[in-house]
Amino acid sequence: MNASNLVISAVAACSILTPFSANGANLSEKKKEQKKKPNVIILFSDQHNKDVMGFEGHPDVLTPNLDKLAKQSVVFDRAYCTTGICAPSRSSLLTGLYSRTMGLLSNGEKTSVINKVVSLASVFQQNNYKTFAFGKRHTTGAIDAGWDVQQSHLCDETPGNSYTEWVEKKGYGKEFAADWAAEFGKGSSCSSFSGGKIPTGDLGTRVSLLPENMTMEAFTTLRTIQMIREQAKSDQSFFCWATFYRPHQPYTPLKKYMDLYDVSAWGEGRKNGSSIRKPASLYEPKENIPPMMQSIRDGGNKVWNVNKAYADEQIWRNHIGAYYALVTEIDHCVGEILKALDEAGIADETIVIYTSDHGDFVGNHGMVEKAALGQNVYEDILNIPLIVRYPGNKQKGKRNAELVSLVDIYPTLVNLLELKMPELKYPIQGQSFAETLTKGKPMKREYFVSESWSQATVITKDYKLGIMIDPTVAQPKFDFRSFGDQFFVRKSDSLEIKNQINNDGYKAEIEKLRNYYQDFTSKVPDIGKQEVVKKSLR
Ligand SMILES: [Ca+2]
Repeated sequence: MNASNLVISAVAACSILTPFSANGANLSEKKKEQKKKPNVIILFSDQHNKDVMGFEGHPDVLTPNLDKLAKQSVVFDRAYCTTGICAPSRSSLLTGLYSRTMGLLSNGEKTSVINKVVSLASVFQQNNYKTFAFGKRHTTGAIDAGWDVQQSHLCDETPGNSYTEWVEKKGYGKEFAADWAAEFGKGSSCSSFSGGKIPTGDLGTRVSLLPENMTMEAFTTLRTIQMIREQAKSDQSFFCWATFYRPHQPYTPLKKYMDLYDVSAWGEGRKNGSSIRKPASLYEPKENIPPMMQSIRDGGNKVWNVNKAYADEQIWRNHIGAYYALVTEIDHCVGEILKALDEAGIADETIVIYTSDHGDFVGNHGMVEKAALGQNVYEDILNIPLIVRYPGNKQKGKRNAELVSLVDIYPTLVNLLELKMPELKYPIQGQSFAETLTKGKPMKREYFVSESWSQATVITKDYKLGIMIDPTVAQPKFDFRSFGDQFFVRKSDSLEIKNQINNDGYKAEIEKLRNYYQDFTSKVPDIGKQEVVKKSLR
């Protein structure tokens, strides 16, 4: 397919609440209908801090394939997740809805809403695409519907047909269990090692003993490449969610990637021929950070044992080096998948998106992983990578500073591909960024809100207000209102270590962002959230 044949819709960016009329334009033209539509691959990592990519100027990490992809794509500098934790964030990607509407603000809620959504995969299916999901999904109900072919990392998602069972059949169950145990102290559920006790690793970190082709990342890559080779011969377009488990904990990289990073001491960074650089806010005063993070610093989380890492910084360095090594492994996998698209001759008829569900602290603020529900404010967690390669796009290689989100990807793809939409009980809340992607047009979005049970954060071009909210009877232990709100000024404080909430000079700005939050809550209904609250009262 010639790149110019890719269908570009001219639907203007709509406001948050405009019900999404998504039948695309001009579908009446039969010719267009008969043309094979572009394929879509979403390469999706878990917990990838946006700054930890070579092309972002990171002093250490090696990501040659993502760097190359970025040059061929539009890179969104200000992409955010709707909630800084797995299941809600992934669910927003697949539904185009905010977490409060689904009632999914942590990992486990079940509501009537999530059974009545129309998933992105279902929409593709209804538009005659073949749909594939390879890797961890962490979604539920109708959100998870619409996959023709699915193989998860986790055996509870695709029983009998998962990575967990595959790796054991291949004879590496014990090595995988050792990795898994770095966080959980035992092997993964439904593996032969789920009962036994295996030591955890300091900060959930240890070097993997698995062969390179037996990791969870290798599994997603292998399946995706097989699919590409088969589908290249097919007349049917495909939609594939290729999801990687990493760089999420357990932080257990392969030795070959770990060896790329000198963790023997703090230095000026690999790119300056030195050992890894110390995170700038590793020693941020504890009183700056919200209470749950303080408690994690004190060793309150027995898996992380962060206090131990402060007593012996080698533990920090091993952990941070392991995170970089996992990112480099994912980068390698991304490269393999892109190469397979090239070799199959379908790269110029396939839209490629690289993104992640949220970030990781990687030692910033003296923290590991994401401290979900303990905070939902820091850029490390909320600002996600978003790289979109759209063949023939004149905007390629450009950086885009519009506020966009995972919740926008659903309407954007529907828009770009002119997919026919079924009737929706819950109108799409995301905003299509198709026109900013293909023409560089502004989004006209003044603010974005990311929200968990404990904290709602209003993000604008220059400022950020993290409001501690009432976590209700559903999550009472995550009530941090007495700590107070956080206000950060982007330009002068990129590390987010100077809370300006009591600075009178910003009073008007703070008020403006509070009003944005009111605007958001008045427009985006919390039907699902209220259902969870009601259930908790019973
Ligand atoms: Ca996640």
